[in-house]
Amino acid sequence: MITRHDWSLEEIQALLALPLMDLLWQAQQVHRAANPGYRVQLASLLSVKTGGCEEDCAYCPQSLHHSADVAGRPELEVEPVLERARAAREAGAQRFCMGWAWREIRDGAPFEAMLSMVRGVRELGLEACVTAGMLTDAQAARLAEAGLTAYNHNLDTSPEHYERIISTRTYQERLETLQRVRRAGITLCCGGIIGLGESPADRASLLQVLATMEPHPESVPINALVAVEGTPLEEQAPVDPLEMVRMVATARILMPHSRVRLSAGREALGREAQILCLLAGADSIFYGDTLLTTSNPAVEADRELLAAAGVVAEPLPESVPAGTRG
Ligand code: SAM
Ligand code: DTB
Ligand code: SF4
Repeated sequence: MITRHDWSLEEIQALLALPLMDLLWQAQQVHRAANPGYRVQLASLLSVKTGGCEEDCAYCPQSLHHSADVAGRPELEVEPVLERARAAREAGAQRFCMGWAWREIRDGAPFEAMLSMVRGVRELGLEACVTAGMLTDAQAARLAEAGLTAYNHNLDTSPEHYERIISTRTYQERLETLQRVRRAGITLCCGGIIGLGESPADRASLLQVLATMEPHPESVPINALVAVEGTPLEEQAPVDPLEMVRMVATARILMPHSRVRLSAGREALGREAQILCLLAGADSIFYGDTLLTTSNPAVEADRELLAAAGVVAEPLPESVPAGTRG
């Protein structure tokens, strides 16, 4: 299977618009070749610093600019975070993702705490992912040194639709952050959201930016908007579950070896649509009953989902001594 980085907008639009059966068939062939065991990575998510963010992302309940802002939650300290990481491992997670509602990382005690969290999560044998806004080269280097597996920074939508969603930071700034992460040798987790009022061409355009990166982001989260009351997008119509299936399938065809994460919005999808996403090429889900501030399916429901689909979770990396496995 050749991995291409020269996808044209027309090609991507044509894939997104294929008859569903043809799209699924193509995606499945790519997926089965790249991931014959249909292994799914379980990633648990924890919000370390919640709310009060200076950015104005229209979808986000953590922005200072919206009445939805979830204020008053204390920032978590290192030990309770590692406690949650241990519990996530016991429950079967392979990756632990931590979020900070920041415009950018600042140096000082909270950054030192972040580094300790990364080291602690890695010592547990889990992959560690951080999402905390923009960063400098020096901060990226220190995160790499602490053993950070991946940094999440989403493009969210197409360059064309972007200014209708966020005014406080530019698309170009996002791309620069991604380059800094790459330069530091940390893998990239970068994807977007559907259901922000974008057109089919916008979805293709977002996928084109991702699929023409060289290398592709190792991890591509596909979120469906969770329309939260008190955000400017609270009235946005729900995403048709089959649109998520199309987005996942197209991402899989474009980026055969990336992890395509079926991310926010799973609760609204239903069991069968989630299984179609797994069939179409999703090979990761967020695991645990909360995302950052909104809810996610219960662990038990997800175990049943994977069993019903006949897919298995990834094992923990081999480097973890057997006696310490959850
Ligand atoms: N502040 C950091 C940043 O924006 O890079 C990290 C946290 S931010 C909440 C992480 C990502 O979550 C966003 O880029 C966005 O793609 C996704 N997200 C946030 N709110 C969402 C919502 N209501 N529905 C779907 N995805 C959402
Ligand atoms: C991503 O793309 N989705 C996750 C993770 N990366 C950080 C976050 C989803 C957040 C959904 C809204 C909330 O719970 O606040
Ligand atoms: Fe802040 Fe991230 Fe939410 Fe944007 S998505 S308001 S940067 S926490």
